[in-house]
Amino acid sequence: MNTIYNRLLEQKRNKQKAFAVLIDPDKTDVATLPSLITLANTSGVDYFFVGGSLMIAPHLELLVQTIRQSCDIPVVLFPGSPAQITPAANALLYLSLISGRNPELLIGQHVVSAPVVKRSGLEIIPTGYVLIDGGAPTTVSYISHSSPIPSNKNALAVCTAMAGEMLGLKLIYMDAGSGADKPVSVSMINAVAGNIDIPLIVGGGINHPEKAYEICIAGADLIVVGTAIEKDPELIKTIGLAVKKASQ
Ligand code: 1GP
Repeated sequence: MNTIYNRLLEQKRNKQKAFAVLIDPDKTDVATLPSLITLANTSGVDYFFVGGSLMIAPHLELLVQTIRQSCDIPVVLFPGSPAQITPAANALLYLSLISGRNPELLIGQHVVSAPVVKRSGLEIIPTGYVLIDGGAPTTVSYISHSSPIPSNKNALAVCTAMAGEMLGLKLIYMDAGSGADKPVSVSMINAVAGNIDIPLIVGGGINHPEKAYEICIAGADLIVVGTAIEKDPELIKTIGLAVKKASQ
């Protein structure tokens, strides 16, 4: 079947690294989307992720619709809460915060929002969300009442990801948090990637093509970049090239 998840599996099988641009609705004016989409289209961006820890702006649906109408790059929701769901997207990362011990974000909110999620008709991708300390307190850590895994505790990250895979989750997303001072370390990515078979997403603090390249080579199957591109959209081009280079 032609699903986003199958595409991710195929990219992984072919050792092709994937690149997602994260759009935070609160930081993105719909009027600026056309130039971003043009850049993304010409730089090999594979996915748009849309979401944020908080959402104040009311234009999630319009933003997703605008992207869908302007290009063929799939839109994957990366929701900070069940309020950030729109059927206008292609797929939803159905996140369970497996690095935390907050039952609400492991299963509680899923129970409450299950009927809405099911009715949405979106492709649902069960995802183990693993927060890693990125050197600065993050909104997601505050909102989720959970502490991240310390950045030097590779074994903790490995066992968390392994448990997520054995519980049946389809993706592992290791995130140092939006605007992290330092991204997830190459050694941690390497250790986790070597112990799971499902695709590994890495995000948080990736702000340079060299970092993007290293992270892909270390074992990330898909990298997510948000903050750095908000600051300098032209980075899409060089990060796109770095991801391509890592796929050769
Ligand atoms: C955050 O992984 C994403 O959840 C992206 O992080 O904004 O630091 O690129 P950045």
